Amino acid sequence: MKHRSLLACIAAVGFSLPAWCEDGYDLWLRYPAVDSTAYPAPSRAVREIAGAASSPTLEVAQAELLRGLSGLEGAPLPLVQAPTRSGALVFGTPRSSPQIGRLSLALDRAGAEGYVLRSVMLDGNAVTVIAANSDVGVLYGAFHFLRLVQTRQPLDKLDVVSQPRTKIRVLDHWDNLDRHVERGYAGQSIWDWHKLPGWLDPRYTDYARACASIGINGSVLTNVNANATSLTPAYLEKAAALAGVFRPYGVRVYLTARFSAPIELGGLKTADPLDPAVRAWWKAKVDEVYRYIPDFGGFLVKANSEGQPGPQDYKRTHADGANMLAEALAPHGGIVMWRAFVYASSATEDRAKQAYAEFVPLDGKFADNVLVQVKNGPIDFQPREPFSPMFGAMPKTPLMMEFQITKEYLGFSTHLVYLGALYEEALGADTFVKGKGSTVAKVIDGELHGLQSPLGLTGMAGVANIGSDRNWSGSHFDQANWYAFGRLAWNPFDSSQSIAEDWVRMTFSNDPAFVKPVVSMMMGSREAAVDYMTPLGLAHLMGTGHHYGPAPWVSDLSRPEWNPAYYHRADANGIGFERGPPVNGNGGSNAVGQYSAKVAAMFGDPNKTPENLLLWFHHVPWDRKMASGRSLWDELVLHYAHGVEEVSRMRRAWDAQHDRVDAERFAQVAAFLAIQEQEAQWWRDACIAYFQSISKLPLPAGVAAPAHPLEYYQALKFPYAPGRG
Ligand code: BDP
Repeated sequence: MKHRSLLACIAAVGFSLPAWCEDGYDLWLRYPAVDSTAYPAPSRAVREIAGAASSPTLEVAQAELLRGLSGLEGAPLPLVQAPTRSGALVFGTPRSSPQIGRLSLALDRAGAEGYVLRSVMLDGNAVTVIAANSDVGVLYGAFHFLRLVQTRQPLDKLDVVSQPRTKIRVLDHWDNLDRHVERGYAGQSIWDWHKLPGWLDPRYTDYARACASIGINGSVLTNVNANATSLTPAYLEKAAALAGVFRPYGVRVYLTARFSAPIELGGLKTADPLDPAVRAWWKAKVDEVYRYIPDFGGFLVKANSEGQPGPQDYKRTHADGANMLAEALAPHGGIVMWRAFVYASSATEDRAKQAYAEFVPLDGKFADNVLVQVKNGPIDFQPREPFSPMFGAMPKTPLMMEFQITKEYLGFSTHLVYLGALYEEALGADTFVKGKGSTVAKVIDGELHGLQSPLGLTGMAGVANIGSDRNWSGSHFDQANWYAFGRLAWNPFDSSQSIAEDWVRMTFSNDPAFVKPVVSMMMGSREAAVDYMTPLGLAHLMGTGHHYGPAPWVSDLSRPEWNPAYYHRADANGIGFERGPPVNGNGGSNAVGQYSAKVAAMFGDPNKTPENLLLWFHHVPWDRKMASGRSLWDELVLHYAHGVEEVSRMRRAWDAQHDRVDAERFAQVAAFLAIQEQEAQWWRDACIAYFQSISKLPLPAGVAAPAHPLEYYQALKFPYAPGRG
């Protein structure tokens, strides 16, 4: 793993520094030897690893403990079947380990997938146990234990109990069968379909291992813009091969189902979900899938959205479509994740209202094994959106959170934007549907509505940022977004800052002089991006199709809601989308009416709407007085300028770490931050130039004018920007 870039490393660092360089492949699972002057060597706490590797999952748990602890120790630790001494690290379930079976660990607190880490006395020896009810729980516990060592936590007196608060924790890969990744900025798809099933790239194992290390238990292999070919025998065999690699790590395979597959593959005349022949086709297809993949997870479906086929093509509802697939999957224990990301091609209704309008009336109509997968905001993975009003509005339906990990609207992989902060903001938003504290996180984990689903289905999906790039995610810091997603899917109440801190310590260094400034840079990075792209509640100002860079002037695309001008609505009087109640002819779309009364009252009133969402909910005059005392126009311009300043600050903060990080990763991060600074400036300049052409107002004192006239920015073209759909 370390040899690939030896030449590059030698060139970059000379011969005086360590013999290898870090290329990011090891993610947060690097296990470099602990400097025992600063922290006791792991062998002080662990003298042997004790337990039976009696299943494939326990085998990988044992292997990980051995690899991790031996790496951190700088020397191999002994493996034994049963503990022989004080300092044993005993892992297993009550079935795999007689010692764990004998201890009273109150394992019921760990549930089906959780674990207990405890320092206990066993036959007169002081030992540490990693215990769980299931083998995969032991694996998760092993990763947690390693994290404690990696982040230099005390290991004596351990008493940790953890179990996931959601059941389905999946990555959605928007990967096509030709290896193009829609909205992918990290190379090609990691699934090499052509060479599967014959060649099992070791990367598949490392992928599953990384997923398991943060509790991810499912992988949707294929793009939501689905290709029915993935359901043909040749491709099922390939998917089955991947499932075989993932299985020991507790990662199940899911596929996207193209709704018209009965026509395309089955030769039927229709895909009407109520047609008996269509239902029979899906049943037979699902039975076939399970012959290839006995623990297949189920289907993710994008239907009647952006040109995808769906039940509405036959005047049926989303529930009709979802339930047909659910019925075929139910006997096998499979689930349907049915996406709520819909907006009609013909509707003139505010796009922000459409998903709610279509889905909320269907509450209670979905089969037990269906989850409705909802994007965090009502529109589309923007740098900042309010929470989707669907959260809290469908008490009888398990709603799954859908976050985007890949940064389609956040600068792709060259912008350092830590999404943990965005996820935490969305999960912490208060729906008020059952009074104060009715947070989105409580909707997601089922708590708010008392786990209405009889199957206890709850879940979180993240649109993956993973590709064939050596560093997996296209940039070193984008790995943190994969990491944070997994940790928050496990516990939606976790703090994004402490997750960032763990990640920094594991991925780079435990040196406090590194950890503190780098975590603080990460924590500020999302707000910086909001500021230089879409401050004060603006949204969707990105370039057409590829979404690279600013294009707020675009207003001539065939569908209204594809145009940035649809979202910002800037005119001579002011700017913003009026979504309050339609009073005094203000043309409000009343999207606020989809929220609970308390939230609607807040978002419906421009004086109560938080300023960071003001223009999302209201069209306000350029001279509106803001909390700072400045006019809206001045405030807007200053936010743009501030975004750039923040990126410059990030650059300086990183440059100061030069001696605390390996040369290879240092150099790439530094280069990417330089790109980000240039692009932040471009965003600022282009947006200020454009909005000024409408407001006709002077820039606030001391603010530099855009470097070029508006026409310059409008003329820029990027025909080969990556990741297009
Ligand atoms: C949009 C993306 C598009 C996806 C779509 C979706 O631009 O590529 O297909 O979301 O979520 O943000 O289905």
